[in-house]
Amino acid sequence: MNRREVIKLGVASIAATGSLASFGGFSALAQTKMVLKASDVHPLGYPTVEAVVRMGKKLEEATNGRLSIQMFPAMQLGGEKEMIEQAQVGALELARISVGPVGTVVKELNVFNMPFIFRDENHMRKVIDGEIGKELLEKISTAPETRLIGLCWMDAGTRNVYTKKPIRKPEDLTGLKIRMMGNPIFVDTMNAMGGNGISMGFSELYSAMQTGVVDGAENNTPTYVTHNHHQIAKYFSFTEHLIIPEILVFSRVVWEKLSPEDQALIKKLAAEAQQEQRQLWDAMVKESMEKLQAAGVTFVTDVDKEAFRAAIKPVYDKYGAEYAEMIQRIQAVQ
Ligand code: GTR
Repeated sequence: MNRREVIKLGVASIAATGSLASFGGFSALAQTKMVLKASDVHPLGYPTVEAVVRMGKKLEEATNGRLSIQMFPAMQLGGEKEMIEQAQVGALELARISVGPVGTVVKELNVFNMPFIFRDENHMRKVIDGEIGKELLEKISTAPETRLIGLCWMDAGTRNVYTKKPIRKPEDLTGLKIRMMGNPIFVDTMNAMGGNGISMGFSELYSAMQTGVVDGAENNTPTYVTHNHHQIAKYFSFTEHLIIPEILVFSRVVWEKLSPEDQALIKKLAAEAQQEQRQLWDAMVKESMEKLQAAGVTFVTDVDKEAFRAAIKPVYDKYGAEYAEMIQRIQAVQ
C-alpha cells in the first residue's frame, strides 16, 4: 500500500465510524469511559458544588462507572467568564455559574439580572421551576451562538451590599466603589442605587477589597462568609436588590457526542440536582447567618428598600423595553 492508499483507508474508516455513531444513538463514545470535568468558583461543601458532586455519584452508579464527574472547585479553572469560554470549546464539560455573566452570552437571560425583578426568593423559585425556567434553559440549548446546553437552575438567595459602613438608603452609597459582576446591567444598577459600580471578576474581588480598590461588594450570606469577605467589610445591609439564580451548563460540542440515552440521564439527574441544591442552600443560609453573627458582623435590616426600588428606575428605562413581555410574564407568576 502506498501512502495515498493508507490515507484513503483512514478516511474511509473515520467515515464508517462517523455513520455508525449517528446510527440509532449507538456511538463509539457511548461505550467509552468518560470523565466529565465540572467547575465552580466555590469550594467543596458549598451547596452548588455539593449538588454537582452528588449528581456525579448518581451518574457513576447509573452507568456502572462509564460516566463520572470530576469536580474542580474553588476557581481552580479560573473565574466564571473563563469557565463559559472553556465549556464553549469543550475543554470543560460542566460549568456551574451565575446567570449574571451568562446574560452577556444569552441576552434573553438578562431578564433575571434586572434589579428587583422577583418579589422574593419564593417567587424566583416558582419561575425557575415553571414554564419560564424551562423555556430559558431551552433558549440556551438551542441558540447557535451560546454553544452551551442549559441543564438546570440553582439557588443563590438575595444579593445585598456589604462595605465598611451601614447602607440604609441610596445616599449612603455616595462615593463608594462597589464591585459588581461582569455585565453592564449590574454597573448601571449600582450607579442608579447611588454608588459607583465597578465591574470585576469574582476571582479578583478579595484582594481588591483588601487593597481598597473597591470599598465593598454585594452578594448572599453564604458567599460573603465562605470567601471571608466579612473579615474586611463588616456591615451587611439587606438591600436585596438582586435575586439571581445560578445555572449549570454543559458544553454543547461534547453533548452532541453523547448518546440520547446519556443525554436524557444527565438531564434527569440535573433536574434532581436543582431540587437537592435548594435543600442544601436553605441549610447553608442558616449556618452562614450563625457564623457571621458569631464573627461580629453587623446586619443592617432597616434598609429603605422602597427608596432603592425607586432609584433603579433608570435601569428599567434603559433595558426594560427589550424584556417587556417576559417581565410581565414573570410578574404574573404567583
Ligand atoms: C455568587 C455566585 C457565584 C458568583 C459570585 C459573584 O453568589 O454563586 O457563581 O457569580 O456570586 O459575585 O461573582
